[in-house]
Amino acid sequence: MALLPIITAPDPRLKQLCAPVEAVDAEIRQLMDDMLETMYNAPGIGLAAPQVGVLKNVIVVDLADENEEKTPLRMANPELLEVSDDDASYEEGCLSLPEHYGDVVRPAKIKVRFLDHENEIRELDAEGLLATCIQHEMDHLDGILFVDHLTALKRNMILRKLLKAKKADKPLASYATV
Ligand code: K1U
Ligand code: ZN
Repeated sequence: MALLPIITAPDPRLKQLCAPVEAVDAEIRQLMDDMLETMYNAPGIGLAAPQVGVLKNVIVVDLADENEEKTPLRMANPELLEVSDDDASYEEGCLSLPEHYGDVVRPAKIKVRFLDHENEIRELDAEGLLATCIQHEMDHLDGILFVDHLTALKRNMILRKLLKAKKADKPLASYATV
């Protein structure tokens, strides 16, 4: 397995549409495992392939605490089958926007279909932080960041600060970034 550098905003690679994978083969399985290792190391609770420079529809999620047994979810081509009418608001963070947070409102419950690490089609019902995290990671696959759900004022303030830090070559994260 390998630790992959995480791309930080602003970066055009975080604004691209990702492509579906044809099948979860050995290469995609390796990508999923490297993404999980990178996510655990950061640490984070989710990661999407474009955050490590791979423009493919692949995400990983694990909400387990560090002293709990790991519960990794590896998903390729995730698609929302159902979203609830009721919403939930969470304060979101993002490994590509280190040190910035914002309240985002999303559907509280979802049903998602995806290909797992064995190329099997799975469906999962999620609510709470798991539903929020899956939607946050799926947004990345469409080039959408959590700041795109905030007001233009808040979004621009965060992106300006990140650009300034990048120009000053000032690392904001303890993990490897580009
Ligand atoms: O960059 C990412 O997409 C990962 C992001 C996922 C996320 C967090 C909160 C709400 C929605 C989606 C993170 O993991 S940020 C770090 C974080 O939330 C965390 C870090 C350590 C322990 C617990 C949480
Ligand atoms: Zn993110």
